[in-house]
Amino acid sequence: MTTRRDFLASSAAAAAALAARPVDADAALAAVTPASTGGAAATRPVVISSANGLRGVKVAYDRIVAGTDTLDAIIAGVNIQELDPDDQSVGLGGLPNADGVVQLDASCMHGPTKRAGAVACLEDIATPSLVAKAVMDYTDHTILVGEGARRFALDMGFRPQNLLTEKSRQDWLRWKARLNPNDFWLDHDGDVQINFTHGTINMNAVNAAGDISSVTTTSGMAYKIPGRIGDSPIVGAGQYCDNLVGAAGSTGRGEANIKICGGFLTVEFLRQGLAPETAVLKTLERLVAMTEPRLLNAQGRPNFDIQFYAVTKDGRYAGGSLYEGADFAVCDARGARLEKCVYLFKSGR
Ligand code: SD4
Repeated sequence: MTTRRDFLASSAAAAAALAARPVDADAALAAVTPASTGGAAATRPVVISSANGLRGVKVAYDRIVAGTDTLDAIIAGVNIQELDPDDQSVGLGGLPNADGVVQLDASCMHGPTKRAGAVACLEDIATPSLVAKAVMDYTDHTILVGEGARRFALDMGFRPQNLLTEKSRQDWLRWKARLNPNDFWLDHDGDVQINFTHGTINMNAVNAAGDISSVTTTSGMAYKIPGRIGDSPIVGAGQYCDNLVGAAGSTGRGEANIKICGGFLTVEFLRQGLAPETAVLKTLERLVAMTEPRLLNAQGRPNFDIQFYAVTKDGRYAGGSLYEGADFAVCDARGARLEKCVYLFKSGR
């Protein structure tokens, strides 16, 4: 249950955190919105994820209740998005890089065994989360990239397939055609709304025993420069897990998260005893402070959005976003649902 004391403590801590630098009324207001009490109730088991994991958190939760390991359960949860050709931010059907090649990133951590695995720039395999876990389970390494990661996956028995769906290929062609008005590609007339960076799935879970795991998987930023990797495969940025404390992960602009090691930082804030709402807000605040001027608008706010999700060992949780309006997915004994992220800025992106 959310107690009034919890709420006041987390709000006061959030407000104090925000007061450490000049912030506007929106931010101060956001720190004390009722939404900031959203994850204060401690119930275990609990699974949280980015909003696109609404189906996945239920799958993961049901498995955890049935006794499946937390990491296996959340990987089963994110596999749903990875294998869904209509989710253009993850796995099969993910939007490709500038050359039209789908390159996937993923990482995971298993709290009880203190292990981590990751793959980056992985081609032809729809479930990079499982390949990341295989790196963790079967090698002494932590991250494999590119052709090495692909060959490892094939050796492990993963089936190669063409990940570029017809829809994603068409979107890429339209993007390519619009790049340069003076080239030989005919431009299309705004006939498609391209989601450049929307997506990725991060999922974190704690079971009844207090064991914790985290995973993040993505096709990364659409039309990225070939070879670019984001935060998702970086342990400590795209996700992080400490079985004594909790787990955290992120979706959104990876370039911004990498610089603050946001998954790790959020877990460190949890370790200091901060409520998850406060932890994600403080991480977002650090991210704003580390944003280069070219990405700040006239109001001094980032011209992009990003989210962090956190769960504690005792089952409290929160999602946080730079701007108002983002949801995150939760599943506990009360079922799967979307809840509102706390946020730093009400508007003004
Ligand atoms: C990345 N963080 O590659 C991912 C992209 C993302 O919503 O989350 N988009 O930077």
